[in-house]
Amino acid sequence: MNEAKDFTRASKQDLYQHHDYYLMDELLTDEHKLIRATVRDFVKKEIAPIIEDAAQKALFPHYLIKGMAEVGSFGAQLPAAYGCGGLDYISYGLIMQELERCDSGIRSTASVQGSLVMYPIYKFGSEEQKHKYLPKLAAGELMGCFGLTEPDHGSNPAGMTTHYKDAGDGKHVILNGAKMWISNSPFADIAVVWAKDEAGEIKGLIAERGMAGFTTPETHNKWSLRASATGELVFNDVLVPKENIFPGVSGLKGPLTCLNSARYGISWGVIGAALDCYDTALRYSKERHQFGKPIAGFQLQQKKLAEMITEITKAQLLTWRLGVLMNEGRATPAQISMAKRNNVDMAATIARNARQMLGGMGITGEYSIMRHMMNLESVLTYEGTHDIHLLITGMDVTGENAFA
Ligand code: TGC
Ligand code: FAD
Repeated sequence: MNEAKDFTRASKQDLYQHHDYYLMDELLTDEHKLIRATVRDFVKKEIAPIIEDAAQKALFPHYLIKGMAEVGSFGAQLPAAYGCGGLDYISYGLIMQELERCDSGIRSTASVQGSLVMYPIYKFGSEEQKHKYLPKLAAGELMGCFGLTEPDHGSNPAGMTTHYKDAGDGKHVILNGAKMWISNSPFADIAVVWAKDEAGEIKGLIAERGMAGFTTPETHNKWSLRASATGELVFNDVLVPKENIFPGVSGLKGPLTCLNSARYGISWGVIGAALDCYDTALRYSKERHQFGKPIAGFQLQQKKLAEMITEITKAQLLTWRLGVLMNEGRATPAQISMAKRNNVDMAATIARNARQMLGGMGITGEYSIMRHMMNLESVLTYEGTHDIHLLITGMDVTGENAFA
């Protein structure tokens, strides 16, 4: 019998509640599903009950770090040899999806730790650096941040002015400059910092909290990613041991290679936020009656819901395929840009429409939608803005560089 025609009404309901419209679960292994279920359970039990309060108070819930580490949120895609997850890129994506189903700020903390701190140490670091930092970062015993953006250099990091010079003692360099908009900076134990050497080459190095002249002032008054701590990195004649410089990379491709991994994770993460908004709007529309019937019965609301699940399904397919290419080492940076841009825009549009479907209730903290909507404004901007990713696709298909 054709299985696709064999849906009872009950199994269809289950399927729709899971919002797996194209039976994407059949493309996942049992291990993928177990990882997703583990993170989903943890998020439901530990994060969902407190996230609204944390966001309203603009506090990052530090006590979650240990549990997040235990369910594999940090460095899932990196080799087990260094205490990391040893999982594939689809597992990593599913973890990001389940975290961001709850809150983009929580996913941000995990993205930064796994893709922007652990990944560069793994990819470009010395064996000593890998053994010293990776196991502790995976366990959440150390937390890190990633400093690329500067006050005058956001989309154009090549222009950075943060720099270091030889201290003359044979052991240290002296680091000066400032980074801005840095996720996790206010509490991070270490910072992966991108700075120019005396020849003007971009290099990566690890600065540690406590080094004299290194401070991390927090950025306040954000209307977005309120449950994630954001701040600056300020370096005032900081003596950094030479052994903290990454030996394995020079140039802008260093930080941009890390961004590939993080942007990939975001393309999965935002599907989680979109699913949560869709699920909330769908349930609400069935329960909320106006003009004598559920608002789900009105064509205008059905149009919104039908478009949401269509866009989510397209994003799921795009992202799953990208995951396969990542696993095979064949994904190009431009393919990753396309997925980041498309999926974040998809989630932001769904959040705005879902918000409208809840009427006045949509602006309250009783529901997660407005929080997702505000969070996604940051996600549209960080890791390369919506415009920058369009220009990367434009350059890829035309061969013409609009940045030059
Ligand atoms: P361009 O001349 O094109 O390239 C310089 C060198 O880099 C190589 N490259 C890449 N390598 C790996 N992956 C990529 N995605 C790469 N893109 C370029 C390139 O081949 C070249 O290598 P080589 O060997 O020839 O030197 O560089 P450009 O200066 O013209 O800039 C290009 C542009 C605009 C695309 C790039 O600067 C860019 O992506 N800008 C956006 C900046 C950005 O995304 N910042 C993110 C900061 S981190 C962050 O937001 C974290 S938020 C985390 C959270 O909370 O979740
Ligand atoms: P700008 O680069 O000044 O851009 C302003 C506008 O101009 C944008 O709309 C942009 O698309 C447009 N624009 C720029 N150049 C072009 C062009 N060539 N053509 C057309 N339009 C253009 N950075 C880190 O290094 N580490 C972090 O952990 C981190 N976390 C962040 C957390 C949050 C909450 C936020 C908001 C940002 C974070 N960032 C981080 C910084 C983020 O990556 C930058 O904000 C982003 O890259 C854009 O830089 P900008 O804000 O300076 O905007």
